[in-house]
Amino acid sequence: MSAAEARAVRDEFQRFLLEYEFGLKEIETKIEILRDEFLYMHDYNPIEHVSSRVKSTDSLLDKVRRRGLPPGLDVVRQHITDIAGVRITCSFTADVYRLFELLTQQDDVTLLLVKDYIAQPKPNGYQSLHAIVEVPVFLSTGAVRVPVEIQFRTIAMDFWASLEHKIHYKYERQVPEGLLASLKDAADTAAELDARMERLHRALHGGLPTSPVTVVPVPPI
Ligand code: 0O2
Repeated sequence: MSAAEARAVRDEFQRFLLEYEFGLKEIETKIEILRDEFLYMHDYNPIEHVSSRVKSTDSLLDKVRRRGLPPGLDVVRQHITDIAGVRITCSFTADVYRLFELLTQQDDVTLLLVKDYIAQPKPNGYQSLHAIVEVPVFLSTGAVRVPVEIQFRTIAMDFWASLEHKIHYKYERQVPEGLLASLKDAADTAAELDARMERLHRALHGGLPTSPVTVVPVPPI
């Protein structure tokens, strides 16, 4: 490939990722508005922390390889739905479902897929509520719909997931059995802590703004 061709491929890839940056901004703004409104109107902040990222090129190519997908941006666009990702860490499990409902029910947000790993934790103990949504982004050339993965979790779930991620990275996914069992045990303790903290919070404030909603999983597209 000539230098000019390589530059053209790089430019095309950067343009491709830019749409996902814009999609993230749309979702981040929605979260910011909800957080501000909660603070001013209800004197309550259900959101502890928000982080976001566009998947790195290496990690994206790695995922494409792992899934055995053919090269090409159209294929990536169609099959990889977590190129843009936002993680919302909430105080309590009820807040997780409340935030999920408030975001995914907005008129310009299309809910494509829900994975409720809180109702059904992964065998290793991982808990979080995942939603793939699509938001419109208005470019000079017209509107494009951009998929964004939103992960909703509590502080305890986040603490566990971040340690588990580090352990997996350190052992290159070959984690010793004993450590896996300890991790599962720690996940159960984290879930118990979440339940206890929420009971205490309710006792103190006489209930959170609303009770959790029932999430009906949407089949994959
Ligand atoms: P990163 O760096 O966080 O983006 P796949 O993505 O292929 O594994 P799927 O079905 O697309 O599978 O994704 P799923 O189950 O919705 O989970 C994807 C993301 O959720 C992961 O992204 C993690 O962020 C998080 N996650 C899922 N399971 C676990 C787990 O067992 N432990 C931890 N710590 N995180 C988990 P990435 O792309 O792996 O990484």
